[in-house]
Amino acid sequence: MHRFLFGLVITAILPPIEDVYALDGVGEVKVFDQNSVAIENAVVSLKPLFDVAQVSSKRLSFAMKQQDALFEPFVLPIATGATVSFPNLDEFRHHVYSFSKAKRFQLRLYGQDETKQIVFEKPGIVALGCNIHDNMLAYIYVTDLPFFGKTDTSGRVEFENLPMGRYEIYVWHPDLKSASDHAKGILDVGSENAGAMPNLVTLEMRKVRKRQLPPAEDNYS
Ligand SMILES: [Cu+2]
Repeated sequence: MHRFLFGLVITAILPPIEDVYALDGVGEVKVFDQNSVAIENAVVSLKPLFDVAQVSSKRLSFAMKQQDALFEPFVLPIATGATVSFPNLDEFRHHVYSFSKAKRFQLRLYGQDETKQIVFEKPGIVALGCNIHDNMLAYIYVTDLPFFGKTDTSGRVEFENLPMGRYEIYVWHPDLKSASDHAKGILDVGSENAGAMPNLVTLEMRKVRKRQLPPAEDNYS
């Protein structure tokens, strides 16, 4: 009884999360290739150049679907330690695997709507394939950085609820000509012109792009 009351008191004196941190900032990044073509599916991560140990609203649950003999999404950025579910929405089997250093695993999926889960404990790039469907290809990008997103078809990613301050911008894409650990720019959240101008990032990309090919007719089995 006493413990129960104590718990109630603690809950009551904790302010709501939005009052603790001023998460008011917005930022926009646009990614292009060397020919000024907008790049979709680029993972943009922000590394705060200030102490954000207090930011803890990380999303820890994601999904990588298998549907019509394709992975969806093609690129999935997640936080280190997050869980990804692999729902099979097809009426046939998939056998999902990764040989990537960041996470090696195999998943045998049987039947429709069966879902398996994998925890990604290490940062890095995890390339996914399927033993049954050669066309299937997707990437899970596991990052330690607290803020990340993925560009849309116009090469754009918008961040909301960012703590005020300066951030290094890191960008990854499966078709990068060479992987680099260097920051691609600085995002200034909270300055006078914050939100007014997107930060532009240009990537050197391979000519032949990695993508999921449409499944072959006889793949539906
Ligand atoms: Cu498959």
